[in-house]
Amino acid sequence: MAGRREWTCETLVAGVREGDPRALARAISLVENGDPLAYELVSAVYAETGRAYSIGVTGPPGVGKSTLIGALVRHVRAGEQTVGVISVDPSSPFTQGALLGDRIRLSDHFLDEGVFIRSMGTRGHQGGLAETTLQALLVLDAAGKDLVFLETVGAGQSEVEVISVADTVLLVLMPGSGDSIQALKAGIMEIPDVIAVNKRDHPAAKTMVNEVRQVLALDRERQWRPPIVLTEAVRGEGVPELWEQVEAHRAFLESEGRLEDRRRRNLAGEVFAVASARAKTHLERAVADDPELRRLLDEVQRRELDPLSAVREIMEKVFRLDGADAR
Ligand SMILES: Nc1nc2c(ncn2[C@@H]2O[C@H](COP(=O)(O)OP(=O)(O)OP(=O)(O)O)[C@@H](O)[C@H]2O)c(=O)[nH]1
Ligand SMILES: [Mg+2]
Repeated sequence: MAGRREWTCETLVAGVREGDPRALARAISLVENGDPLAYELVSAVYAETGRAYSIGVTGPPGVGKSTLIGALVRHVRAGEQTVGVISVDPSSPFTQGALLGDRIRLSDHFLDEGVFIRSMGTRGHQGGLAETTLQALLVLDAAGKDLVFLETVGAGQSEVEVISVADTVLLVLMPGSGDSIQALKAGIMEIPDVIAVNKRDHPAAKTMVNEVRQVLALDRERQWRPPIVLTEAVRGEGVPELWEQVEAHRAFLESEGRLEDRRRRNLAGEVFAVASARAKTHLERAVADDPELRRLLDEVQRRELDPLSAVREIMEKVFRLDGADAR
């Protein structure tokens, strides 16, 4: 764009290392667009990462996740810690840099140099949210942010992808968000590490806490029992207590090498998720581009070829797998 500084990999790496907000904004846009420069950048700084502590914040629409993050940021900024916030919107293909709503709600931190806030979509990304979120987290980590909040909405697959890189997962609920209780109960949603029941002035808040407790009681195996904290994000009530629980979880992880284990698992999961997504795209393209492979699908439809034989032929051709692996 006219008048904008052109970034090279070197200037971008240097800018990110200095925590320059313009370099960070550019870097996150490149990540969002799947730009090759983003890969170079992350690859250049990766060895320096692993210092930031990440908190995934998830929950149904409108429960107060952004407001709560704002309150938590205010709370931690009273100390010395620097903060990054990435708000991921799985429903938006591309956010053009910011969701208006989040921008307004979190805007009181915009003048604070220790806080960097960005919203992200997933514009035509092969690796999807898992990839963009991890890359964005690594950029903020390299920029020296002590804490990174990753916000995402929902209780589905896309939400799992976003928070699966987080060190601590905070689930935000509000009285009446019964669907989430069901999702927890059914095991669709992994048990989070900390639960906030927000909008605690609501008359049904206590009932909600009891319901969540009942679900958590079903899981006796866990060493870490997820604490439930009642909050009123708008007024900042319960926020210090909530942060205390996040820190308690962090301390739990940091003892006995649990954090390292969790990160190893998370990163392996991310690599696998991105590789799987790439493989899927490759497969789809290969089938679309190859009349012979498309003919296989037609044969399946005409019942001339059974589905698994078609799978075997496709795998042999596209991934050069044979024998047992192709089946
Ligand atoms: N009464 C009350 N309202 C709250 C509280 N926290 C947030 N709100 C309001 O709830 C609405 C939604 O808050 P957000 O922080 O945008 O919620 P969110 O979960 O980030 O929403 P999405 O990102 O759109 O899913 C806003 O109007 C907030 O002012 C609270 O503790 N009490
Ligand atoms: Mg929000």
